[in-house]
Amino acid sequence: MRKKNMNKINLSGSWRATCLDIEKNDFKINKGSEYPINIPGDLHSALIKESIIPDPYYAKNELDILFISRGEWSIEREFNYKNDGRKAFLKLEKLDTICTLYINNVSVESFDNEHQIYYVDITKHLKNGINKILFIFHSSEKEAIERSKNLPYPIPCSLYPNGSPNRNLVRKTQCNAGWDWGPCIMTLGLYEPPVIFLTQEVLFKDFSVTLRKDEKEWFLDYEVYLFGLKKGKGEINVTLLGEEKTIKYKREKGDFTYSFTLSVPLESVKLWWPNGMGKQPLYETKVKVENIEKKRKIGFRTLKVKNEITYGGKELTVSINGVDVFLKGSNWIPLDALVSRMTKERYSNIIKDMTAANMNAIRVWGGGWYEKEEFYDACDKYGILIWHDLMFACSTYPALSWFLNSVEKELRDQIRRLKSRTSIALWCGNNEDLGALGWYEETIKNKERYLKDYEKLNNGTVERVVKEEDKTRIFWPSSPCAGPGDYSDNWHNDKNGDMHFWSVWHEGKDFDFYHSVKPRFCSEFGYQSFPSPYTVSTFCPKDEYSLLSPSMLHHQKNDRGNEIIITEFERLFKEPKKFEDGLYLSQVQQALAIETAVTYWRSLMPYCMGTLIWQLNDVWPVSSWSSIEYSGRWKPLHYAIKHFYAPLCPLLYKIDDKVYIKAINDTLSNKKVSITVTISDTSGNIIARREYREELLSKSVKEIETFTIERKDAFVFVSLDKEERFLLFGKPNESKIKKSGLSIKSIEEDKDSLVVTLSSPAPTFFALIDTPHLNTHFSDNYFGLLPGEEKKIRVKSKEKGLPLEKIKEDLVLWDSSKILC
Ligand code: BMA
Repeated sequence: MRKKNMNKINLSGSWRATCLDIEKNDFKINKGSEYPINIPGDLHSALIKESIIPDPYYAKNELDILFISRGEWSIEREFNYKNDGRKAFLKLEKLDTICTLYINNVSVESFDNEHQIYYVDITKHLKNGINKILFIFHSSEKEAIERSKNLPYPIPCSLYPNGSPNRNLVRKTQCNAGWDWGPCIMTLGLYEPPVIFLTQEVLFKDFSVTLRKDEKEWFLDYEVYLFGLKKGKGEINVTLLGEEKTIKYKREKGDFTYSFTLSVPLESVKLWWPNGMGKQPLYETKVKVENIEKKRKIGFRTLKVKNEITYGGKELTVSINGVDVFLKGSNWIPLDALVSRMTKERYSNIIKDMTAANMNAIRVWGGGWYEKEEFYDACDKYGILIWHDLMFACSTYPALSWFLNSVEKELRDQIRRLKSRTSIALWCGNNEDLGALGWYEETIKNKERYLKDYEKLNNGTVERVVKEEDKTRIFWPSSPCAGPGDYSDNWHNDKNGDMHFWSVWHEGKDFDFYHSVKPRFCSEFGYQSFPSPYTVSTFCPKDEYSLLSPSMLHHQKNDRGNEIIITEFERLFKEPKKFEDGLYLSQVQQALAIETAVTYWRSLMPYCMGTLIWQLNDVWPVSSWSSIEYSGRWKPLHYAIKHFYAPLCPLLYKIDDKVYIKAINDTLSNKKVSITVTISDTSGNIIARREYREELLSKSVKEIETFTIERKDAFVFVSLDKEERFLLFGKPNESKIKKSGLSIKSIEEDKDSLVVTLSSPAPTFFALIDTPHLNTHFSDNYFGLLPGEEKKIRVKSKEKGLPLEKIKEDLVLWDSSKILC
């Protein structure tokens, strides 16, 4: 029941979904079938909850439920309302996607862009007492197909296994249509609380605040986005650093923005820094208009993205508070294929997992969506800088006015929503759309036409709107590209801007091929692995435990994925006999590939100023390039990242027959470190050991030593304070690796975790500790061990209430000698 003088009615909660039209199916879903659905939420999750359809992530279930989104559905509820003379505006955000709103059976408005934020005046449709709100959702897939028939010429896009066609014609999360790591689940639903705002004079939609600075003060530029019901005068209350101010403003009729600036002395706030460079203090500011109050948290920092000519090419350097930051990060895809499964806790955990692995940056990739507030909250809180693509990827897009207009409103809505975010470093036009002009028959034949359309959308609309809406950030035209104003093909250009380097994965080149380029900034490079045994157990029936079983194949969406992984087994190691060995080995290969790339590219700092690994996360359990599995489990790669992104660490790489040992310090102060270089043969006979005391200057890379490889059955092991890395001189399968004898020396219980001590009589390479049937986290993993040395690893459960005894029983050890000996 609504209390008197309430300013809003939140319609979250229990709604009803009704099937209006559906293909014949095995799940007894018929025209008229009705199910409860929680809003905010998606239809698929509601049907899973009611046990109407099976979980699409298990086995090949995805294929059985494709029909759901080809149907027509309504979602409705009743609510109480009493007219007190105020106007009623319904706010709809993350409305997915093609639908019409009905109030009390009268059609009010239709929508077709998931990324827009709508305020609908529903006053005249409401009555005293019980009202009905209903949305009819049409199939996005069918709408896209219909639209494709009415185009003046084809607008091609990339399609993935059992993908939904023409995804590029509907403004909906592009990867819902399937991707080379994602299922095709064309979700529908409402993903933010639908709220009715009641107001007399003005509708307070939102506000933003951005920063400027001089020698004495920070200036906070506020923009308050309002819709005036009538002209007049009004008041805005602002609170900043605990102080409240009242600002008088002139109210206009219709949409208008009221801007004002507040200032605070520099010394009254502390600076916000990216992870690893300092703290992330956030200060709350509140704006209140006509009893509606909104809050934002801001961090005080200066931001500059530099694209100057340095070292003979155009750099891409992010500078925070005047300090150049090497971006150590990864690429982000949506948290889940089903929106109802995205929880605040999961967002926060995964961003914390980034900081635990010494990362400071993430790229919100253009095939996903403008994220939920929880994502940006976590990035601001933990110091993760965001490279923000706008939501266009791997496709051509229409340059027709209906499409451009829709995009224009989407961008204004999203940039106003997001531009106050401390962590957002830049806006980028799209993912690989310029490159995509070379991918399709139509675009190759008629490049000029499609290039013109590309420019109309990307420059004429996207760039223009971004620049109008946000004066504090640069617009990076596309990823990859050379920089603002440069539209040359930058695909494999390591001299300028950002590059995507896929030759090792997609073209099957050797890992050493990562040394063939010197990127200024590499915003995508990746290597796939199978999921861990634990994650496999969550989707694969037991009788399908083999790498090429139907369920395993179904959970591999990159058509050549398995072939590439398995070829690499032979090339570097040996084909594993057991299923689980294949899973582990694929994860080891992945870590090795990415470590090879990053180690070298970090050693090029400041020529290279960023590496963003493809990809951080998964939307479902799948074979993919991710470093963290859908289950939240860290792959060996994520443990490796923690070491090779460490602020102070050794960098080991070999080019031809030369081994290079360098040390990096990307902290803000000079550091004195101890370095030990041990060269040994793979039987464990020490060939040489050298000790160094070095001073590493802040933000620099220092050469420690370089030597020529004389035999392939040897390796170097380097420790720099607590960081340890090893490098085999030959490929693992030509290094004469011996049985390691790695074993557990002791296990002790310590509060909520186990402390496991490991050692081995022979050198151990690529060692893993795991619990294949449980979800556990290890303080360290994916390591090498010298004979006689000890490694202590803390093991913790990710599942609540899992007894330590059970974890102990489940522990397994693995290293490359299992495969090679
Ligand atoms: C990149 C991305 C994605 C894709 C990945 C792996 O180029 O932009 O489109 O998932 O490659 O193929």
